[in-house]
Parts: sequence; C-alpha cells; structure tokens
Amino acid sequence: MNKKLFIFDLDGVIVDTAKYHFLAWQNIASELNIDFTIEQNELLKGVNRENSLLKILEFENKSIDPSLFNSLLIKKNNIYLRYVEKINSSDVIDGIKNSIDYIKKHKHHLALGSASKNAQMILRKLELFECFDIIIDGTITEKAKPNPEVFLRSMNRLKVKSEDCIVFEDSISGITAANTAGMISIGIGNKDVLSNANHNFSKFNLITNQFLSHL
Ligand code: B16
Ligand code: MG
Repeated sequence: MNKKLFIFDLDGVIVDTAKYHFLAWQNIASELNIDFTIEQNELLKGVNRENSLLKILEFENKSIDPSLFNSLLIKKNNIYLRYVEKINSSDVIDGIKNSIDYIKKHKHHLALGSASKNAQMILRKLELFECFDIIIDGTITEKAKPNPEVFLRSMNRLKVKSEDCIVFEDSISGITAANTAGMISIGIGNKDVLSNANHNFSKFNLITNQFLSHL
C-alpha cells in the first residue's frame, strides 16, 4: 500500500477556534458599522487575515484607509489571542487523537495545512506540535486558500502523489484548494455548505479507522 499523506486544517478541524475568529471579526465589523452574519462568516473560514478584512469590507462595499486597515488587523488578532489564551489539550476536537494514532500506527505522513499565523502557538497549547511531520501555515505560504499552495507544499516536500493526499477541512476555500490540488477532500461540518467535498462528516469523531483504511 502507498504511503499516504494526511493533511489537517487547524481552525475548525483540530480545535474549535473558528468561533473565536468569528467573534473577533464581529467586533471589528461593528466598529466599522458593518452587520456581519454567521452566514457571511462561512465565506471567511480558511481565508487569511488580510483577505478576511477585505471580504468584510466588500460585503458592504466599503473601503478604508490603509493605516486603519493594518491597525484593524492587529486589533482583530489581539482580540482573538485573548480568546485562545486558555486553550489546552482538552480542547482538541473528539476523534482527532484517534485518527492521528491510526496515521502514526500505519506509518503514513501527517501534515498541518492552515492559513493561520497563530497555528504553531495553538498546536503547542494543544500539545500536538510534535505529532506533525510537517507544518505549513500562514507564516510560510504566499498564496492564501483557495489557492492550493498550503497543501502542495507538504505534498512536494514529502514526495507524495496528489491522489495519495487526504485533506480534512471545515471551509469552502480549503475544500476548493484540496480539489484544485487533485487531493481527496473531506469536509467536516455542514454538508450543504461543504457540498464540493469528496466526503462529508458532520463531526470529526464520525470518521472511523475503517473509513481511513479505505482511502
Ligand atoms: P490568523 P485554518 C484560518 O485557519 C481560519 O479558518 C480563518 O478564519 C483565519 O482568518 C485564518 O486562519 C488566519 O488566521 O489570523 O490566526 O493568522 O482554518 O486555515 O486553520
Ligand atoms: Mg479551518
């Protein structure tokens, strides 16, 4: 059997920090007098910090001064950092550790593919940093999801074929990135929202070892 590469997204797959990104953006949006909804937030999942603020402004056809733009990015991140300050290993989403154990036991590759610049800090808090063979995050990538760069980098580094790569994602942009890369995409969350995924699970702990073995 070919050695597979399993690529995990971070926010919304490994840990439920997607809700903290939403709350922090809501704070920034209200400062701009923009009504930012949970439905609009789906379009921000997996999207990097800069593009997220651009999208929020686009929702209401607003533009702002570049110096305000940058200060709002810093403010959003500070709010987000306060939310994640206390997360720890008990916040790892159910089913993640079981899948990591399966991947390790069968000697497959394990990578992180996240848009976040906070990914490494969060992984350390979750005590998962050491598990990954390779970590590709927002500090490394030049092109944001839905561009497939974040997934292709680990594939190329580990010399795996795209059809042997499996991506777990909670975002529309991340599923699009995986599909564009020719990888197997697994959507975690609302099936109607992630309808472009190859496989869908409402929660990560519904993924069984048997399912993993058939990929
Ligand atoms: P940061 P992921 C993404 O992480 C989040 O889904 C997205 O909401 C966030 O804007 C982006 O990271 C950037 O995060 O502000 O921490 O650099 O889902 O790709 O793991
Ligand atoms: Mg995500």
